[in-house]
Amino acid sequence: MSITFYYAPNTSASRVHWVLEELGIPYDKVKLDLRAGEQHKPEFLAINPNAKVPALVVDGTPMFESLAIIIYLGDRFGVEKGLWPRVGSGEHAEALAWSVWGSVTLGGTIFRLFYNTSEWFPAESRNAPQAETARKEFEAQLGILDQRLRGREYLVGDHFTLVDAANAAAIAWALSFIKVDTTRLPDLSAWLERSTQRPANQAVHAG
Ligand SMILES: N[C@@H](CCC(=O)N[C@@H](CS)C(=O)NCC(=O)O)C(=O)O
Repeated sequence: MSITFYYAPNTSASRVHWVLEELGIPYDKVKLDLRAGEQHKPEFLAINPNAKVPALVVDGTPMFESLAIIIYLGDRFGVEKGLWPRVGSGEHAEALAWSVWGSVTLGGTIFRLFYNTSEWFPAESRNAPQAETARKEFEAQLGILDQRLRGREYLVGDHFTLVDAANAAAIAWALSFIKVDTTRLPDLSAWLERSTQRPANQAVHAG
């Protein structure tokens, strides 16, 4: 089996990087310099025509979209490692619901925040009222997660799964550029700490 992972640090690729480290499967890494425009090179566009990281090539088959990659890795390698529920189980249904929610609903809000606040985008395309609306939605969605985590340690089942990695990576990234008082969200804060302190995530951020 051969797996090649295309990434840039502190991007949507970080959640996939964390998942690969949790699974402990062998893979090769290819780092792209986004500011230098390496994502637009023809050889990368052949893998991801969207010119974005992450991308994964498994035995010659290219994949893109971080959530698609995480679900694929979970189904194929995560079940036997206790990191992803078995297809067809109730927990698998919950894993899909919370992972897709984290990418589409919460992730959509996070990207709106990013587009409207980050210097990566031109000032004239940034909109302060939209940023404020997205910030309020982000706080409300963090509240939904805090509620979900009441009386439980992880989002699905009774132990850490890749669902936690997918969501915690996105939230930790968002909190690096949007300040939110998470002390009002004690169950979310404890879960975020518990999840992001895992050695696999620490290894991703170590270099
Ligand atoms: N929905 C995509 C988002 C991918 C994405 O937006 N990647 C950004 C980094 S966070 C990127 O590669 N941007 C490069 C560019 O737009 O030029 C996913 O989850 O994989």
